[in-house]
Amino acid sequence: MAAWEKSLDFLKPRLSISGYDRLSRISNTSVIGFIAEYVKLCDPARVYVSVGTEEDLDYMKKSAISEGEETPLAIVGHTNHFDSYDDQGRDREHTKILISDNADFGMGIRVCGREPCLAEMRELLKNIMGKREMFVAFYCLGPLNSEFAIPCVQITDSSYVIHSENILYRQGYEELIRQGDRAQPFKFVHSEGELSRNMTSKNVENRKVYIDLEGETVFSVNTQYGGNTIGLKKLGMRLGIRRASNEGWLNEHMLIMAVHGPDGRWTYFTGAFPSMCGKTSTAMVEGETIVGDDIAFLRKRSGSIYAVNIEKGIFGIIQGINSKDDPTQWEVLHKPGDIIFSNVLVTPGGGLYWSGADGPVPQVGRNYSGEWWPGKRDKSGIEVPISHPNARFNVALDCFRNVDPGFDSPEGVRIGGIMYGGRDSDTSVPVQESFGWVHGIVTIGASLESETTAATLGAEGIRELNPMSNLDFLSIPISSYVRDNLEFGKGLKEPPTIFGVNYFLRGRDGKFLNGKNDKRVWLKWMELRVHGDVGFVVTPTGRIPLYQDLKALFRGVLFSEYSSDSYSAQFRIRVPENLAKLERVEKAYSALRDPPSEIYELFRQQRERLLRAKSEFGDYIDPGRFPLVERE
Ligand code: SPV
Ligand code: MN
Repeated sequence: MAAWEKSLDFLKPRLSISGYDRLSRISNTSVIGFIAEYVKLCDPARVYVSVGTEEDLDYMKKSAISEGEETPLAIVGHTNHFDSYDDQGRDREHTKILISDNADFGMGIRVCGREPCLAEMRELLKNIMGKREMFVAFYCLGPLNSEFAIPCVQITDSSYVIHSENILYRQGYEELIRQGDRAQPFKFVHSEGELSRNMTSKNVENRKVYIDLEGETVFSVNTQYGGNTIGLKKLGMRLGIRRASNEGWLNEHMLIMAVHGPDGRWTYFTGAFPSMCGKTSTAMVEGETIVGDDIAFLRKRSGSIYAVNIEKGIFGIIQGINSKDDPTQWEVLHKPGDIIFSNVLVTPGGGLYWSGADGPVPQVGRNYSGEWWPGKRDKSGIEVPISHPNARFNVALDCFRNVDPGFDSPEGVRIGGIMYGGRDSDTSVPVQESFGWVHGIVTIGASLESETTAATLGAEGIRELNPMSNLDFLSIPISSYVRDNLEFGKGLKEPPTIFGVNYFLRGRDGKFLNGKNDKRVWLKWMELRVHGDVGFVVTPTGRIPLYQDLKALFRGVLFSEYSSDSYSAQFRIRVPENLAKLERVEKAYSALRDPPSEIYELFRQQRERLLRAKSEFGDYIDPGRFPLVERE
């Protein structure tokens, strides 16, 4: 008996008739072997095979409710899920790349020996699904039937995780069959492990996420938080970055959006921001259209860069969303539909509240800490907020009125600009354009620094280097990754213009120098710059806007007056901070094996420009001091 038949034979008694039929249509031997292997190891009571029909989707959502991983809320279709109190973010410490050699990827990327870690994982997974049901589902990263498409197989015992994936990802059973034997799917095995009474993972101290590059499989155990469990999100990204590097394309932590310019012109941008630094709110700004808010595949074609959103939904941060600043998201979160909320406050009538929402603050309810009341403290004496700062909502993109028409295009959208932005209180100006691809990749993307946030477990507010906002997801040495980015810009007819943005600049009084909506102006300015429609000021770190252009844009976009004092405060060049940043970043790259030589050269030039300006104008330089270029 061939291996394929043997595996199917083993699976047969655990499957329904339709489940068996569905699997027998898959000729790809490795997929059936994979499913059989983990059914055998995890030993579930039943196996549900989904191909993504309406009936399947309904069954999985109903399971999440009947098993208690989700509870229905007052608005039809909405459900609530809690992750355990200690399972509220991505677990960097226990997320490891399995390697067979002594590779050092740099900058603290965690690796472990493949054989011992696989053995440890097998031990953890052994019989773990006990009396529970296993879900097997097929998805596709990127639009179907396109050069971007990567089929995926997800195994999980969590009805919440599978329900989440049904919202977030394109169904991929047909794509897998279409690709047949040449398909090289990414594979994911997840178990939430034993559950406590409130249906959250009990053994989070044994939480592990192991990424097996060789087998293109990711394992995740004893956790429910989406960033640790949803295979196609950040787990698949580790596999994708590796594959992209081997094949000459890029897998980025990027939004994709169209910025609508004058005379009906639409210019597509991608934007990389570390978690909780404004990525979703940028992609969602009023007046523009969204292709994606988190992960992009980028490929070169006919001298241009094209990008697709690998997802079809949003797993967005809910804190701070209110009707005034985020009208589009607010509207979707209040109308009936398939939405999972996680780690917010649920009031006795099935209503919701989160930090920063409209309306009066409820005085009772349940949140990720159990019963909640104002002033509640946890075991360590720390006050429990009304909702966790990393509380999220999970909703399909097609619920939004601002979805871009190119969202599902198999060709992707052609990219005109790329932005990088971090949480930086004292160094970079709110928006600047690089002098070119290499300058942009080296001094903006690869030099992106950001203060840590609640999206990862551990201390918040610590400044760290986060190349292209991808540090948490890299599965190749950082030097190779930066080199891949430099290489990617070569041979393009019209390389996208690279910009740096910073929404988090503060004044001497510690207050933010910009309003939440100012990003709408920066986007319009960047769009004009991609086409050379406005001039710029040449500073040592990049090209910045002219005051009169911003003044006109503030008036036209936000109906507000932009003062020259604001311009001077926001756009002055902070030489000491910029020099200190160069030193920090250069030191981090020097510690790597074989960093790209462009890093040193570009840093040398940038330092020289800063020192020259300093000797002429001092430490803090008003933008009016630098030369203007009205139009190229
Ligand atoms: C992020 O933290 O970057 C997210 C959410 O997009 S997570 O699924 O945790 O990665
Ligand atoms: Mn993200």
